[in-house]
Amino acid sequence: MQVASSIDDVIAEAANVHAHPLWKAPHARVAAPNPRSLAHCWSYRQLRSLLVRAGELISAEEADRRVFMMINPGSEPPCTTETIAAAYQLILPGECAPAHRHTPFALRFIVEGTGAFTAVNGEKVWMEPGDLILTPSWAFHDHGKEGAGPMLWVDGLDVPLMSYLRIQFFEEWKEARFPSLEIGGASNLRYPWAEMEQRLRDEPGAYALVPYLQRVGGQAISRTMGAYAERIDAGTSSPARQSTVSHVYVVRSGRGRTHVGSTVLEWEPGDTFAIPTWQAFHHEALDGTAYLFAMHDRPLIDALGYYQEQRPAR
Ligand code: GTQ
Ligand code: FE2
Repeated sequence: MQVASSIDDVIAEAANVHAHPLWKAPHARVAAPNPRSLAHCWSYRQLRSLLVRAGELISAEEADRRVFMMINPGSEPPCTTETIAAAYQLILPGECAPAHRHTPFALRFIVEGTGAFTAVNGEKVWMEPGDLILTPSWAFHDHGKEGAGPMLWVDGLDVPLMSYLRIQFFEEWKEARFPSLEIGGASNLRYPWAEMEQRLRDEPGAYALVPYLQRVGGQAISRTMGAYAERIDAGTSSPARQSTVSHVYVVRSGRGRTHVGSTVLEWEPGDTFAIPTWQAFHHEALDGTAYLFAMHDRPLIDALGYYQEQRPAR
């Protein structure tokens, strides 16, 4: 005769056949997005000094890419936010970061130096501070540097999504450099700072936000990641925002603070900070006009139909 079993017996037997009760899975019933990542700021002064020291000890060729990933203290590699992997890269005169391609999309926001270039699918693109450079998915790319001094930039990739989906893969080109040519005129891969700063200055008011859109076609810069730049005049604040989008900011110029929920991030030029999904945030410019670059995952979230926002309580 069958003995009446307890619910715990049923759950234990379910585990034997790889089944689990939903009513014991609390994550399915939370009331708001609950990112693991935290609001966090990486100091340029600190990362620059580490990169310069690494530069004396390992070449770009040896390292493949001389990069420090910015790992969110609430998460784990490769996450800067749930969907974005941001990293600081250094290249020195005469070096070559060898050609490869990968499924992740990459963007680069140039912070310091001059004379570096990247070659993307045969197009040689010079990089100057403040420029945004795009590397589409599966495009071969290598980086190089001429002239004196170091060159530093922030990389942003959709690597966390790729690794979650297990479709992150990579291929080396057979030589260090992929054959490339300089193409005159405006490139769909390069968005110079001078152009963006002018557009921000032309906007009325103490605060402006201008998105980066592809020159050809006008779409977001990728299917997963978008970018924009912001101007915040000295002594003023940006409007507060809260949405299912996550952001990684790079400070182009100015000093200030960003309030993220109850956390306050203080920043200066070159600093990079992460704002996880659903955290209400606004920026404050302290001395001088602040110019900020932001990368975000809105194209991905929009494509999936998962965009939501709410008016933050302030
Ligand atoms: O420069 O090609 O930060 O492939 C991570 C992966 C940079 C790059 C990163 C990469 C690169
Ligand atoms: Fe790469």
